[in-house]
Amino acid sequence: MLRQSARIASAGIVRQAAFSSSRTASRAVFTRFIHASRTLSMATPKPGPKLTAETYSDIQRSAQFKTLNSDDLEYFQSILAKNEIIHSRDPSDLEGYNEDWMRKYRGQSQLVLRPKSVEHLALIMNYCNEQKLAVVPQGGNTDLVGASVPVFDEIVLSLANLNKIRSFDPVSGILKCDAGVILETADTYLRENGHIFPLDLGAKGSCHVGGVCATNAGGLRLLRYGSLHGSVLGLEVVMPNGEIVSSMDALRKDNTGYDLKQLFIGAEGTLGVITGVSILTQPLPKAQNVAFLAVKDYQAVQDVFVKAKGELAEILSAFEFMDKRSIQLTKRHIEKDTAFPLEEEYPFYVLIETSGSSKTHDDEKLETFLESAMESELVIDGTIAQDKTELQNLWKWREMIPESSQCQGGVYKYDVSLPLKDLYSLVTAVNERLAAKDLVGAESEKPVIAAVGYGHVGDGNLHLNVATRKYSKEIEEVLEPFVYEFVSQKKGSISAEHGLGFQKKKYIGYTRSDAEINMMKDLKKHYDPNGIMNPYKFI
Ligand code: FAD
Ligand code: 2HG
Ligand code: ZN
Repeated sequence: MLRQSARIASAGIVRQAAFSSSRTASRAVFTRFIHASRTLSMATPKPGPKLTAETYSDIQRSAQFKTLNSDDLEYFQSILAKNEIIHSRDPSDLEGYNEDWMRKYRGQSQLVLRPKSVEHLALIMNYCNEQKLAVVPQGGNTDLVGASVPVFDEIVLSLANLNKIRSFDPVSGILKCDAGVILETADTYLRENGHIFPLDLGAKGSCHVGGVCATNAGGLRLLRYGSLHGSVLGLEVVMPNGEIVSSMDALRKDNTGYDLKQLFIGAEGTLGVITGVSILTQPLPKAQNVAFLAVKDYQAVQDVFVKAKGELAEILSAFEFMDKRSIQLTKRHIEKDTAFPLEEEYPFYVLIETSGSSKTHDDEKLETFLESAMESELVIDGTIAQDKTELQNLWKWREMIPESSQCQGGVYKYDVSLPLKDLYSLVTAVNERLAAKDLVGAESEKPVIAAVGYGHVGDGNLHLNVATRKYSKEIEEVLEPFVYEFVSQKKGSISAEHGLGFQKKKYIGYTRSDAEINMMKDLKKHYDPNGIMNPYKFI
């Protein structure tokens, strides 16, 4: 690797990364840091988010749902142990369940149920259905569209206590586990067994395997390993009436009838509760490289992508891009702990990861690719990680953007699919719009700090984050439905990976036709006739 670095350095363009070795957090530490920082901010008396019901006062609690009473509590106490029930009228006791990760939404639930068995969970669902008690299934509560927290007094059904690995077959690579297993725990287990989970994302230290299936999370390596619609082989689901429907013994190939599990992947807990997941995992790559490169404009991002697909081909495992403002925000947040790997700032950056089975082969391929990219001045600066720590640090400059844009007071997040040629045009349009309304700037009286763009170029997925000093209706009204209209005109999707949740429920028509929406409504009515599953969201 040093040899490679030396050669590239001689070209005067790619330098060895200059990292501060004292704070070299592993990914595990890094994801824990996300939550530690949240706990810290809660310890200092920072005001919590406003109640969702106050911010969005046009949404009314549905009268069809019963209000929890002492008989209901008695029933739950009759089937669950004390430590599986949290009941409190003091909002601070249930903060972690009522408030979302962005601190944008806050529900008013007074009851959290954390069953330790699928059978008990089925009894809970059957009871809630009969009593018309609304329920919000909750995994790691890292969702970014307000789907994982109640809006009013819905019961939170946490999967956290269903957290066992059920089995792993190293020959087929099939993992079977409870839905509440934390993604990082599943991945660590798999790594010990020569495999990896086919999905990776910045929230892996908290999000659940069931939660990522319920959101159909895309993550950082979809480009290589595909979507969960492909890798999930089977699910165990508790339906709203308490029936347990399982396809956990599913085979890789099975063409008998409808592929029912697909209904629950990405359904955001609106059709049933996922309690078990069977998933095809991937062999642990023996060699991994990460390059962090600077380019002059968005056209060059696309050109480097085409070149990388062609020349790195089967070893390319991630291709991410970030604009200058994303990195500037992230610098404010993490530069004191992690040195930025380049000396100067550039308009755009790309992070390229390769994963393969032969280090020599992969190094050679990447080296050839970078040399020609630099000779043609497609890439104007950059660095390659020399070891695992540097590799994790380079990833940090990408993975910490979501938190960096959130931690200044508030953030409006959009995760859209757009044709690649138009991907960045949304960021430009939004910045122009915010500037025209005089809402954006460095001065503290301006409500918006910056609108930044980054994301999964390989998947045609842009993340537009509008970092604000506080949440405000004025900003939201400037952004919505403007963003959705823009995306719809370009024939994109208003949600590439985070889903609809509470945020985008009323905007689904910008992407889906009436016929599609009606079919979804029919399905919802059929499987959840009382509408108790995660109401006020999705559809
Ligand atoms: P939760 O947030 O608890 O729930 C999400 C939704 O799924 C809710 O509607 C909930 O009701 C439902 N749900 C949860 N568990 C179940 C279950 N067992 N059965 C039925 N329904 C259930 N998303 C991406 O796609 N790609 C990324 O790269 C990505 N990166 C992220 C980085 C950060 C720092 C953060 C905070 C979030 C990121 N996300 C990303 C968003 C988020 O979708 C994922 O973190 C994850 O998919 C949510 O899993 P969770 O267990 O936290 O689910
Ligand atoms: C990512 O790709 C996640 O980092 C989060 O999907 C994006 O916070 C966001 O907008
Ligand atoms: Zn993403």
